[in-house]
Amino acid sequence: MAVDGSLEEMLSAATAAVSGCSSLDELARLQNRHLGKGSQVAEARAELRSVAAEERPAQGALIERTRAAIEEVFRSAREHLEEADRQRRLASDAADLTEILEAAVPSLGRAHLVQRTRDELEDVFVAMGYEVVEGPEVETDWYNFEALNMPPAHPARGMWDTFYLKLGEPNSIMLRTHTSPTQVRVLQRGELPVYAVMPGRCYRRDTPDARHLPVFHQIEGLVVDEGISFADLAGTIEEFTGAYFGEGIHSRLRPSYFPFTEPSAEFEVNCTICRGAGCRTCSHTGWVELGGCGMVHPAVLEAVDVDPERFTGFAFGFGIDRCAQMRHEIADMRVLVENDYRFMRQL
Ligand code: FA5
Repeated sequence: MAVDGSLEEMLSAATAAVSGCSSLDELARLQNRHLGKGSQVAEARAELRSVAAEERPAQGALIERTRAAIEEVFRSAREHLEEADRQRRLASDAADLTEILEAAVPSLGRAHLVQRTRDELEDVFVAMGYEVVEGPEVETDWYNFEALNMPPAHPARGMWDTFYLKLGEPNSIMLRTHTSPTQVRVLQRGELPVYAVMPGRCYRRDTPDARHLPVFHQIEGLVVDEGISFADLAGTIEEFTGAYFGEGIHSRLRPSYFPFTEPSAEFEVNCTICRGAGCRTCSHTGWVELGGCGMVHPAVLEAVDVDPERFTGFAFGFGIDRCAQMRHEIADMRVLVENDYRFMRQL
């Protein structure tokens, strides 16, 4: 029992010594002291010779178990210290590669919000079965005005302050003021029925403000088929509003005037900035005009040899920048073209 007791003490002495040890060198010294030549374990082994022969195997096994337990204490301590040492070296060797990584992987650009809005608007109408058609940005007077039921000197031409180009007859070639001339080009193909949207850039001598830019974007819509009524137009606008703005934003149509549609309407949605309460963006009305629309005027159909007795249709033209502004709650449209990185990075 006395030997048992002293073996137990050897194990607890070794465990206590190891627990306070913080370096591998010190641990090696301690291991030598507790297990090497001259250690108490070695002495206990040597004393086995003087133990009575019948007790020797049991006593020997006890000493071996104690030695193995002390060895395990040192093995486990070594493992911990080696791991801690490895972590320390890793931490001190680590190179800060942040800058190199940033330089090696340039931040990728992405489509501008207006382009993405145009894509989304196209998607909404393509899902309804429309085709997408593009027209030129430089137009003749005939396409931009005359074929749209605005003969020369028609007062409605004043609705759009126009940039003219110094080409041909004075005031005969211009930057298109709206996407409506593309309606005429689509009808000129002579393929009916037509279900088309026509997105693109437009130009007006408008002073930039919260809702206007001199260069902006519209998406024109044109449906010409047999038996198309105003109810189809209203239903399409309603469908579009729900699909693009989601719940909580409603639309309304108000009587308006465009020479190329009769009857005509203005299409407005709830102002998303103030949710109808009134703010600078919506001129304190709670509503923002997104576009114009109406039933295609018979004179427009006649100008492109479509029989207005057989075919009827509706058309609309929405501001794409306005849609982006309302959908993303952008109080002032000018930020879309200022290229301020603080704004652009949020998109
Ligand atoms: C037109 O341009 C008509 N062509 C729309 C139309 C098409 C009516 C087909 C009937 C049938 P308006 O000038 O109201 O209409 O412009 C339509 C929309 O374009 C506006 O509601 C607005 O959303 C957008 N828009 C007009 N001017 C600007 C501008 N300077 N900056 C940004 N968006 C503008």
